[in-house]
Amino acid sequence: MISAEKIPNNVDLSGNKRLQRALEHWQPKYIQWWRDMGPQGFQDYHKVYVRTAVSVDPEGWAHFEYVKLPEYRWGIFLADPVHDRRIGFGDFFGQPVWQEVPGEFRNQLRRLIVTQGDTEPASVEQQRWLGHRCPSLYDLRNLFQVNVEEGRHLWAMVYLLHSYFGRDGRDEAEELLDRQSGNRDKPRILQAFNEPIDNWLDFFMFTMFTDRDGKSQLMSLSESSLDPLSRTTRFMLTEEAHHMFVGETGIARILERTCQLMRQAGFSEDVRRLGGIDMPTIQKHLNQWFSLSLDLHGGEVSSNAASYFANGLKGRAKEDTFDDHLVRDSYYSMEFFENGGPVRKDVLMRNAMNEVLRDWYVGDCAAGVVRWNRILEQHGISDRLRLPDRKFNRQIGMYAGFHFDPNGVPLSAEEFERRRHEWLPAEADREYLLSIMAAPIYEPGKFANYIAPPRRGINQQPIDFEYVRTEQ
Ligand code: BYC
Repeated sequence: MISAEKIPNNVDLSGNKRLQRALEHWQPKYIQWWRDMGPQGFQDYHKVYVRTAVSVDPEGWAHFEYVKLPEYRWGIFLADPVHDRRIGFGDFFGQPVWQEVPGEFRNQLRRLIVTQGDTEPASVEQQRWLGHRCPSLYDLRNLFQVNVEEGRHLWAMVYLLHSYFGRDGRDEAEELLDRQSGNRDKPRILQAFNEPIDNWLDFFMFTMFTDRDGKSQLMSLSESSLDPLSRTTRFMLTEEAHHMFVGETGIARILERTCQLMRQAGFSEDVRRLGGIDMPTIQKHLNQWFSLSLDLHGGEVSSNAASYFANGLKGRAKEDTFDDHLVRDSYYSMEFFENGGPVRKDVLMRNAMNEVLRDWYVGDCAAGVVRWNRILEQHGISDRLRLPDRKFNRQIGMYAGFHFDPNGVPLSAEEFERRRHEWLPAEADREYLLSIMAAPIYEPGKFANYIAPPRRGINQQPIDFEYVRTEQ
């Protein structure tokens, strides 16, 4: 249960005074960052009905209460150790997992942990203005829930950096608070985390698609031979599930409302006239965040990925479902793009590990899109959402530098530019979205016109519960 210590934890922090002091030294800097770069305007005068992780017990790890955001109890929680856990893949398959970082893999592990850690505060920064445009108190609360948990995930990575990487780790922990999303001089490491998220359609697509990259990356890190990394990421995954729930149900509720408005408009596509979000705008935002999140899986052919796998640092999602955990001499058939056309080539499977994870990710996204399309079907609407081809709008990997339409048909750079806004959001779309989100809805139980209410409230509370309270 929650400890009386300054930093709640299940890692016996008080038994390691040096580490405790180091983290208590970092804590005020974190709080300052949270105040400066976290939810703007909701720090001092609001209390939010949030869940706080207080243990890792599957039956009851979360505690719900009203909290002022800067007073949220960010803690360090690792999933329980697995008895006699063995390395599950790569060249050290079958050996006992590591409780310390082997010197030869120190740089690689640090790089993975820093990259993971960097995304967490980045997403909070990206979302910091959204509260002022919220579609309801229920959604406002969900936004802040996601934000505080991304903050906790930063704590999780900082714990690893401080515990296992000495001086370098402490320096990296400082830099995690120093880089800023979208900052020209010190941007966040991965591109999707420098993109602005200033409307709720972006937010829901981000939590659907980009948080799902969080899921696939955390699943692969949870296979790691470095046991503390595995245990940390395993517990993070339980929180991540709620973030994707927010994204998937957020879009589902927009679709629900769009269908109602389309019906009202006589099955016309022109729901903007009624203040709703039209299907093409939804599809464009899907295209944008799906393609950005594909990039987050790295290059298709990657010697980094091969070496992470060989060294047992980063596995495949659900590694135990594969038969071959050594993957020494198998190949992955990959579609290259050469001389203006597709060419199939075999790539050593270890070098294709980013693509293997991307395959898993695309499947997980596709299942979500099927669930969304059921809503359209139920309303008798013939439109369908779809994932664009994975070559579309890529900035990382072998398709970067080429241009494709959402069906994967190659285009010249000129044609792509000319047609860009058929497939990706334009300034006018953004302006329209901001116009219907201009007035936040703070009245309990009321929802903006473009989104349907959820089916049920949070933690069995009613939908018109006062999820965020203004303090007098
Ligand atoms: N943007 O060999 P490759 C989450 C660079 S989300 C910019 O494939 P690597 C969350 C790369 O650095 C999950 N640059 O690279 C979600 C390399 O540069 P150098 C976050 C990129 O590193 C929502 C070069 O391209 N977790 O948790 O093996 C809210 C060659 O590429 C990008 C992780 O990412 C990019 N997208 O693979 C909150 C897990 N992609 O060295 C949180 C840890 C590649 O040539 N990270 N580059 O200068 C990794 O596993 C790997 O770093 C990556 C990339 C899979 C991301």
